[in-house]
Amino acid sequence: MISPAVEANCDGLVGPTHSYVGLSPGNIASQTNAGEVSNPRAAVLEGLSKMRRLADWGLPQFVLPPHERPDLALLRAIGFSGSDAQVLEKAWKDAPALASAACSASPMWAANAATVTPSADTADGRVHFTPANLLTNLHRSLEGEQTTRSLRRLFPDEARFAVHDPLPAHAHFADEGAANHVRLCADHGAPGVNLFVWGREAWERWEGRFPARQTREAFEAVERLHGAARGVFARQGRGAINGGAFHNDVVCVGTRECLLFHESAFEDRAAMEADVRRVADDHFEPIFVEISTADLPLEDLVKSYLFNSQLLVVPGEDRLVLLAPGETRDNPRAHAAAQALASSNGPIGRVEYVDVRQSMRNGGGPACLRLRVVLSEAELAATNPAQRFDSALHDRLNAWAERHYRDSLAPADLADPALITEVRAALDALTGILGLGGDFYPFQRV
Ligand code: SUG
Repeated sequence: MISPAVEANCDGLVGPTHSYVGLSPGNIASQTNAGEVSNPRAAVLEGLSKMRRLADWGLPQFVLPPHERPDLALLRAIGFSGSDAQVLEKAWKDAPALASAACSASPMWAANAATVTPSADTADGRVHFTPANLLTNLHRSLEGEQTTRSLRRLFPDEARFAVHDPLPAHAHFADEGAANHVRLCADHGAPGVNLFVWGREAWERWEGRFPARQTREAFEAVERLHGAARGVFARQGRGAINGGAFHNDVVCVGTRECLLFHESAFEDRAAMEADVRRVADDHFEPIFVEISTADLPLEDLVKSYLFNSQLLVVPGEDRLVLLAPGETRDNPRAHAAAQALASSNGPIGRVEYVDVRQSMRNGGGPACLRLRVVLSEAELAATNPAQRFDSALHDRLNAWAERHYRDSLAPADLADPALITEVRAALDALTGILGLGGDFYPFQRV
């Protein structure tokens, strides 16, 4: 018998240093908006409103805390010394590119936090997580250790959850987590097909215009570590990567039986479909929904982020809900494609829009901001309750953000040593709110 399970969303709370410094080659929004002034307070409030929307629909929602930034440990490790303020000051003076990497609020994009395999698909019946090493970009490679700690606080029961360490820190195992993984199934608690989408092979000479961030070997390692069943490996479309789809979740989203994707998403679409069908076997009948380049050119896709939507099973609704970014509504072609999905007789019943513009300007849509974790009732009960989002936590976090976040941050402001103390005050208060203990952040452990 299939045990009932739900898909929980764990959203990354936007950190106080959210900024536009152009750190990600191949991420067109990040490159285009480099140098602009951000609004960290608006960013965190947008993220909280999105969480509220899902919680109000009756979906389990959790909050993942931001990381401590500036990352002074990085700057000390590369030779900057003195007091914390001096380290930051010297780094900005001598190596601004490194200093800006140390300030990034990128852990907010929780789809890159880890790859997750639910207990219905693992050999030992536990939920397995491998935090992503995010090796391709310096600012993101700083995340793995704290993300591991964070997941161990949220999923503390080792009898039910296995939070592995990130894969070895070598380009061979470059791993970007769940942004390149889709799970399809008849029902969340039923056996699933795990579709692992990779951009390059470890030994391959990649000559693309933009980096291919995920290796096939990284996902093979994750599959082994998790004892994951029913894996399918598919190569990401080279054209998609070169057109600005730096993760597969920019061109593809799936849930339950439904895989929605763009024509450019897979190098060999027919092989991917045949493999998914074969592995799904008699567990379920996959439904493939493709949007063509003629209907949505890659350029409109990347601007609108139609596929970076959350595809949700909402209690009480018989068809799926697509929660798309406001930019999809603003783009005539993407909007038409979204409306066509909802008015067809297919698996998607309606499309809703959400404003996450601050994140979008760094290339992170609704789907980037969340890590999906399928949990049985017993597993859900074994999570840290203080991180479970509800209207009371929403109120507390809104007030916390109003108190601690700036409403304007130019890249040059990141050099302000006052930011170090501001961020620490905010994070110290947050550890109390989210029940993370007094030793969660590096500054709390010295
Ligand atoms: O890794 N942007 C992130 C966006 C991640 C989106 N996640 C998913 N698609 N799942 C990235 O490129 C930009 C930071 C800057 O430029 O300051 C950045 O890191």
